[in-house]
Amino acid sequence: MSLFSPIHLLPPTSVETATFSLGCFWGPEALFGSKEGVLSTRVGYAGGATVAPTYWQLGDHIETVQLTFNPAVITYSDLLQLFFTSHTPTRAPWKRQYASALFFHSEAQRCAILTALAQEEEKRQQPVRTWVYPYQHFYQAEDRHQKWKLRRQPALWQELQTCYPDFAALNRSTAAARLNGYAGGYGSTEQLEKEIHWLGLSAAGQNLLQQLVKQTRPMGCAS
Ligand code: MHO
Repeated sequence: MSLFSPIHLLPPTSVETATFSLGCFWGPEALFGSKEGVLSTRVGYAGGATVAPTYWQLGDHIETVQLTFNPAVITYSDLLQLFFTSHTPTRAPWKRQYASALFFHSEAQRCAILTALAQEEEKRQQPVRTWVYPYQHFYQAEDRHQKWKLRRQPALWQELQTCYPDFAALNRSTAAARLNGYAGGYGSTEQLEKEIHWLGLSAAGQNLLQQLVKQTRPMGCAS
């Protein structure tokens, strides 16, 4: 018998990034953040040439949400399905800021996008206006736009800030992504039961969130 027993190597945990634009970024950050398999979300500006855009000086950029996800739990194609069912990609945006766009990070993502686009056009029997770009740069938006929906729930927001005194750490946490999803009216009571113990909330916070999820429905953008 060999002195050395074989090592059991687990496949490396892979983390993928997706970058999507589908109108005002507040709602989509909550929508995607609510999904199991999504690890983090942030909002920002992409798709333009303007350097260092801001919300009021956006230049030619588009409001964009960027997420990291575990492809073993949710695939890029699943996310594309969500993307297409969550806005109207056949409609012309009233402003470039709110355009429908997909930014691919790899050749595999580009292929998945082309397949999904063809299926959408077939299903809708009209041209889809989603722009497709190679991913280049994402300018993170001002802090006040990150986790917008969760900020509207001050008690929950405050508890999360206690867990994560550093804003950058808070913003890239899965707990923040998920809480923002629930605060935006996404996620079900069943999902919440599974997750509630690792969201970093006190008993009172957990109670509040349970009440909120029982009442809320997606609120759209302007709230
Ligand atoms: N609710 C705003 C859009 C904000 S979004 C971050 C509005 O309806 O003008 O662009």
